[in-house]
Amino acid sequence: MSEKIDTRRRTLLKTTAATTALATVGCSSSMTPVIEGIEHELPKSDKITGTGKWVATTCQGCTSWCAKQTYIIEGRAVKVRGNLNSHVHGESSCPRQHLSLQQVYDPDRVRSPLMRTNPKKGKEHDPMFKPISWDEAFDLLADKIIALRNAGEAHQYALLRGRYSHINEFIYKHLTNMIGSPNNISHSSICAEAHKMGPYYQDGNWGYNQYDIENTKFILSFGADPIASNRQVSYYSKTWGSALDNAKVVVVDPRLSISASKAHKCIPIEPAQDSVLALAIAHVALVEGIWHKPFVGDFKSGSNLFKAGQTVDPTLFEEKHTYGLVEWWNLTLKDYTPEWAESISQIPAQTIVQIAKDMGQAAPAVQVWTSRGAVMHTRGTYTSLACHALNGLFGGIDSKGGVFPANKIALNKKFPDSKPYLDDIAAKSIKQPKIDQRGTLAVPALKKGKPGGGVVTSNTANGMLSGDPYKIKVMLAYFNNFNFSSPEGQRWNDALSEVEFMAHVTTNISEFSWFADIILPANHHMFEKWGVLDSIGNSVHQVSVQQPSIDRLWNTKDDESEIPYLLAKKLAEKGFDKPWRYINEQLLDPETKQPASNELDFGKLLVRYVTSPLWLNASDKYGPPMAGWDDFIDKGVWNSHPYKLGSRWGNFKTETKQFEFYSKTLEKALTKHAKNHHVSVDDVMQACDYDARGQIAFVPHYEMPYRFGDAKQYPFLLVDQKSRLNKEGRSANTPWYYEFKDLDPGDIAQEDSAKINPVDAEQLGIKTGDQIMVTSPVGQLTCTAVLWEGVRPGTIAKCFGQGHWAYGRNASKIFGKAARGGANNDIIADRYDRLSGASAFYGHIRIQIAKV
Ligand SMILES: Nc1nc2c(c(=O)[nH]1)N[C@H]1C(S)=C(S)[C@@H](COP(=O)(O)OP(=O)(O)OC[C@H]3O[C@@H](n4cnc5c(=O)[nH]c(N)nc54)[C@H](O)[C@@H]3O)O[C@H]1N2
Ligand SMILES: Nc1nc2c(c(=O)[nH]1)N[C@H]1C(S)=C(S)[C@@H](COP(=O)(O)OP(=O)(O)OC[C@H]3O[C@@H](n4cnc5c(=O)[nH]c(N)nc54)[C@H](O)[C@@H]3O)O[C@H]1N2
Ligand code: SF4
Ligand SMILES: [Mo]
Repeated sequence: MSEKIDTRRRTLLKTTAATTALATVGCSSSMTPVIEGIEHELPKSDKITGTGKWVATTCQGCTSWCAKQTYIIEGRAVKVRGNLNSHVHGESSCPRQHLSLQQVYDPDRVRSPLMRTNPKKGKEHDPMFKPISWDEAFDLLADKIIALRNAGEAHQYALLRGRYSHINEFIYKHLTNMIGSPNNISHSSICAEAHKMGPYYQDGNWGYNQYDIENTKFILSFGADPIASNRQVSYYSKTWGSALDNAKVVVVDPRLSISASKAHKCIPIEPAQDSVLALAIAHVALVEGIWHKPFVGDFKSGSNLFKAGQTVDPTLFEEKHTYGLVEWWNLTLKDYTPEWAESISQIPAQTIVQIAKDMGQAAPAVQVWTSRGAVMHTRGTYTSLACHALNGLFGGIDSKGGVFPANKIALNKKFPDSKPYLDDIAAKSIKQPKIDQRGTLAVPALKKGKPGGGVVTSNTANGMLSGDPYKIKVMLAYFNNFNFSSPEGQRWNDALSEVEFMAHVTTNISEFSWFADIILPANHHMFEKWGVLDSIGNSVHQVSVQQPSIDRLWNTKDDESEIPYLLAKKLAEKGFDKPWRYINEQLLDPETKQPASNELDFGKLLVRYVTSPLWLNASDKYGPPMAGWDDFIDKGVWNSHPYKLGSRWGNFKTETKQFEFYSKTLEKALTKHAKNHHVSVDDVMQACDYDARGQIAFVPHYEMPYRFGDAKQYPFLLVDQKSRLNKEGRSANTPWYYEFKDLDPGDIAQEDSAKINPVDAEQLGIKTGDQIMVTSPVGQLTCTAVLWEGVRPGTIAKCFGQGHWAYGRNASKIFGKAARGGANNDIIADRYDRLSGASAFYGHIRIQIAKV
């Protein structure tokens, strides 16, 4: 697919809005020969001018965080490719990498700090921004922070963060705490927190897995579409073809995704019913005696006693690297027969039996993937547990051809302690509860076993609106657009309208910026900013750099270094010097032991600080060391040693040190949460809207999907998906996004499509190309109907990504006034998987459709 963009590239460059931007800054003359030169041999410098060079950086178009090289000529980026030094994905890439050029040279970028002149805040009120200087902007923000602190309201400051790099700790945590606020709110729980529940509560990994697809014999994917989305798209796109040759691939998705269309079998599951299939596969594996015995263990007698519906004496089974298999069987699994699963899901019992047998045969070279689609729903924690349990049951955990976590590496991600820099005001106010209500009875957010340990991003708007625990008065936010990216984004419009003073650090004026008092224009993360990221795949953990490579076009600054540095300096000038002292006393260059000499230096210093274990007197414990800083910056990527298979067996980071089918780790966390509130675990389950009672709460089990709305009035279910061209919310103003929209199966170029099964469409009298209104109990949107057999009857599939009413000339129909297409989050009701704190984006959204 990327070739399609490449071959048409020259014509595109001539015709797109981006070219206009390029021409205005005087760089288009040498474009054609350069591209000819670099398309073939990829020389170190440009053949014609002798001036070009490849500079290493990292793409954050999605969470793959691929190491990149960008070709720079006369201070401008003209081409992007995968970094050959990466052992994860090498030169491979995805079609989205090219969009980054249109992002950085987007003529609608914010070019200088801006200030609101219209005091009225609301979607309908034009903020009437006017340019101001950086100094004025920092003056305004610093005054507000100091006034808040002096009023004893420091906790009413909040720092909101969307995407980030590993140098974020100063702006995100330490600066926030030194100001005196406990409110550093990340976007993680609108991202994929529910996904982590299975891996953490079963094998102690609060993170994502890598999948050894080159050696696997069986892939079972619950909604993951790794060629289009998910993590390490570049690597999986490169190797998926050989996986299809060597392994059997089953994709479970209500929609015919790209991966589903290439799979040996696809199962168009009813939304939020994945656990039915996972649990029935596990049941069959036990009844048939095909679990992976070297990992799980066996009956002492050697004969299989698992019989549907019958309990088993746990003392008769000897487990090896797992815990609680028989307890799980006795509590729930014994009843999850394939026939039971068929009665709920209509997946033929025979199909389920066959999948289980195939997995048993392929074990342990088996891998089970879970995507946001399968788990980011109201009871998603238990789907995550049910799906990941199969990785344990078939022995795929840490096995060749199976799944394993990130290889251990050494990075100084944690900055020095800032507690000594908390003054009396800060020390007192950071003890206040957090604005997202985490840790309250109905919001356990059990990150890493700690009640209230996780963020509940979207609930921040509810906390702000209700004033429970209090109102937010001053806010600094960066790299985020929560009123577009969170369910029922309208809540954010209301919540942000009430904030007294908000500063948004952004490349473009987005829906979030619309409510800002000042806008601080950000550097583009890939070409202009210092940062550091990591990525896993191909058995390797890589660390890669982001560094400024082009001439800055406008008056912009780095979000995680220059801006907090200058804010700290301004605060010091006004008499509050703790953050400034922290910077100058604690954040020292690892070699010179000196602080940054100015704001431009600060970003580089932070990258050096975080990455020094890789290049400064580095050992080869985790991977071959770099020769030094220059070597690291030049290559742009450090690679770990390959993952050591079986390295966690017998030593998982769980309560029992085993892979827990019965999760003692979850039992402990839930019991602690219940104790904090002087109630029972059953009470917690009830408050959080799960059906489980007693010990069932600690094992994978079936929970009926929660649906919102009247089934008669709203007869369809929405299936939300990511576009292949979405770079989270950031590519929405690039012309290529719309021109190549038909890269998404079923979609039409230039349109925002809702895909309807022809069987349903016929009943509704809807044809391809009709404008339709999609309505849920919480909102509505307008888009274009497409008839497509690839969507399960009774469901409507629609990409997330369009429907911007701000962001730029291509993203919106009329900037600030009318959306282009429809925003999915306008119709997704604000609900949660409360155990993880994750927002629900799937399963509950009942909708109706009608021709406009
Ligand atoms: N192209 C692209 N790739 C991206 C990103 C991007 O913006 N664009 N963003 C990155 C980010 S931030 C993240 S967190 C990862 C997330 O990557 P994943 O965890 O893989 O999540 P999504 O792609 O959001 O998953 C949605 C998928 O679930 C399917 N689905 C919907 N409902 C159900 C259901 O009930 N059951 C099942 N089995 N499937 C269902 C949808 O059809 C769709 O294929 O992707 C990253 N990769
Ligand atoms: N319906 C639905 N909603 C979803 C998803 C989905 O699949 N479906 N996916 C979810 C997921 S997985 C995630 S991670 C979230 C992401 O949601 P957010 O964390 O809110 O991130 P984005 O929407 O990507 O918004 C980033 C904003 O930062 C600004 N920006 C763009 N480029 C840059 C840059 O280089 N630097 C800086 N400083 N700012 C920049 C722009 O204002 C942009 O709008 O969305 C979630 N929302
Ligand atoms: S968009 Fe994602 S997969 Fe594509 S190059 Fe960027 S980080 Fe890698
Ligand atoms: Mo995400």
